[in-house]
Amino acid sequence: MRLRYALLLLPIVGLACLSARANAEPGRPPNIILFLVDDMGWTDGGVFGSEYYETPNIDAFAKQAMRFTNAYAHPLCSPSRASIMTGQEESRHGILSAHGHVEPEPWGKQVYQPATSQDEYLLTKSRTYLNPDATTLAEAFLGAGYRTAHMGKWHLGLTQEHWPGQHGFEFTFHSAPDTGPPASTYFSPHGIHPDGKPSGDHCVGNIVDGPEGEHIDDRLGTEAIKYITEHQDEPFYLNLWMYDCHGPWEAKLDLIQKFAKKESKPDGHTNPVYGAMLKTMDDNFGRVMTALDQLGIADNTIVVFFSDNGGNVKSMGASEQKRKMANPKSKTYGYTKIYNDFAGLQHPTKNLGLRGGKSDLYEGGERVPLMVRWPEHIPAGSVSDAVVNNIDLYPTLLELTGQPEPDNHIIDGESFAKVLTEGAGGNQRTSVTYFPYHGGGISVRVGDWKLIRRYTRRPDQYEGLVELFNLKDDLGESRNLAAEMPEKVAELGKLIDAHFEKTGGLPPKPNPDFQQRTTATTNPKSPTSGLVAKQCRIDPIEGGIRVVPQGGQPFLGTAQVQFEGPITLHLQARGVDGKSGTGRVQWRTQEQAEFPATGQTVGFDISESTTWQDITVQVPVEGRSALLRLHVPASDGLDIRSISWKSQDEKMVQWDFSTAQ
Ligand SMILES: [Ca+2]
Repeated sequence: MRLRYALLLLPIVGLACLSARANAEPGRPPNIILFLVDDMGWTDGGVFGSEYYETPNIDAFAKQAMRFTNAYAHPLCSPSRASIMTGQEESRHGILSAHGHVEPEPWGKQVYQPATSQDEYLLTKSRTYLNPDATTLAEAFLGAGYRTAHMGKWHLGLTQEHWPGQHGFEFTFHSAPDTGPPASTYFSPHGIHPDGKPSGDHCVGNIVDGPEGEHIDDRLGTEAIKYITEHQDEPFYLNLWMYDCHGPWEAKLDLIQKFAKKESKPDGHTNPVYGAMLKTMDDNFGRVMTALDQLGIADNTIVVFFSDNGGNVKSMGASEQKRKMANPKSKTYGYTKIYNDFAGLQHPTKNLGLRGGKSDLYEGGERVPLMVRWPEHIPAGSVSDAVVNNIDLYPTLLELTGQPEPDNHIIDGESFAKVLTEGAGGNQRTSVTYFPYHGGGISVRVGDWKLIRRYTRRPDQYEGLVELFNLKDDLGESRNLAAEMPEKVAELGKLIDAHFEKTGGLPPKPNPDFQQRTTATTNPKSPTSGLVAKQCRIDPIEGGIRVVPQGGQPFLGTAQVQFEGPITLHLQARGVDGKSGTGRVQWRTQEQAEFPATGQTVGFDISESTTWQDITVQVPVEGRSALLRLHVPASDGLDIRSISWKSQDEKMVQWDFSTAQ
């Protein structure tokens, strides 16, 4: 249950306004700026503990604000942003993955996504845009007489009917698709089209190019200052959602060079490109705060500084850099070359002290920086260890500004206004994060305890399907206590079950068609170990590998499958770009000195589709196999998620690339 403090707070609002300048007449509610950084990890800044990154404006702000050390977001962009805008749990709004740029489908009840026989659980399908009927935070403030604006990354719907202008924002400055900066570059020109259907090749929005080389976050700072100057005499709510620090990993060269000269400790932050990205974000945060001071409205403006998910500790590994630099004429070559020159093969950042990062249910993925400033109401320079979640911002901002909660809109978040204004601490709220894909699951934190329930087995990454951690003793989540403390597992597990019931979410369920893997020889350190690529190369892609032809008869060969025939091949694959095609399996037995010139092949078809297909091939080997070749379509190659060779007596040799980076 949420308590309302609106009546209690109104007199305080009045007092504050008397001390502000003439623009803020008594009783006028405070302005709101919701400054959201993309992918900022919990130690990404001086005040958050970095000895390398430079964030002087954020550090100065911390001295005037309340800083939270237990603030949670979803590990990916779109779900987090949807939770902020609606105050609802992910399992209620249904945006469970970073799908805010995916082709929208008609709204309906939550469903399961397509599964294969290798999937142990059926997983809830993620929605791709905000519920059109939700009352967003912007609509709540618009209804209360506020002027409203959204600037920067939205990532909550690809097409125009799902843009911020349709969700209560009177003024917008953005483009789509928007996983990252406009048209995937931080620097002007972006070439955004004013209309048409948004796609990767045709970005649509109202971002008009500035001078060549203008950094988009500098532009956001300029647009924000313009907006608050124009609206200084009326209450405004501004979403200032920065593009940094998300890929593409490009930044101002002079800043990169500056950081490259800086000393760093190997066990601390060391990435000059990321340092430069953070610095540009910090510069613009500082510009906007200075503008508030100069306009004399800082005292009457609530500023929230927040990140949408944990720091990225996975991107820009060797294979990704190789792929991005494969073609010197490609758009990715230039910035990757600079990244490699200055940052080498390191990942973007480190969430020092925490396990994992963006896209993980470990703390590194979901624990993020949060600060709130409201002079004379929130103790300056204070630190709170209260557990707060991104869904709490919605009711908190309404309560602080004395606005009622909207009718016909369910709010799952709990207001932490009292923590802010009265310094109340020790908030023991139950914080839940639901992200079922890519080896995720659902996590629940209560007090010092955290349970993660998984739906996919990833023995190279975590043990079993349940993990229990005591965050007080083990912030780095290194000791899974699930086996020793079954009662605690059951206690927190009940909260997860109750969570789905409360929110009306669709919980994952066991897949009736699941086929148990009997043996697995996949080497987790090198997922392609044991495979030989001939006349082709193997590139990693999300959730699999791409076999790229480089000659007449491309195939993946192996000597690791030595079974008495016949043998069954189970392949999870799809054509590159969804194209149809044919492949074939060829074999040589232990009695044969070489592959026969003809015969001993069996073909299979790949349907035209962009989704993974379950393909089964009966391979009529007579005798014991010595070498097997999996031929891929010679013109286009093949995307592969897993390869399983099975004998009649259920022996299996398998390669699973679904977790490969
Ligand atoms: Ca993000």
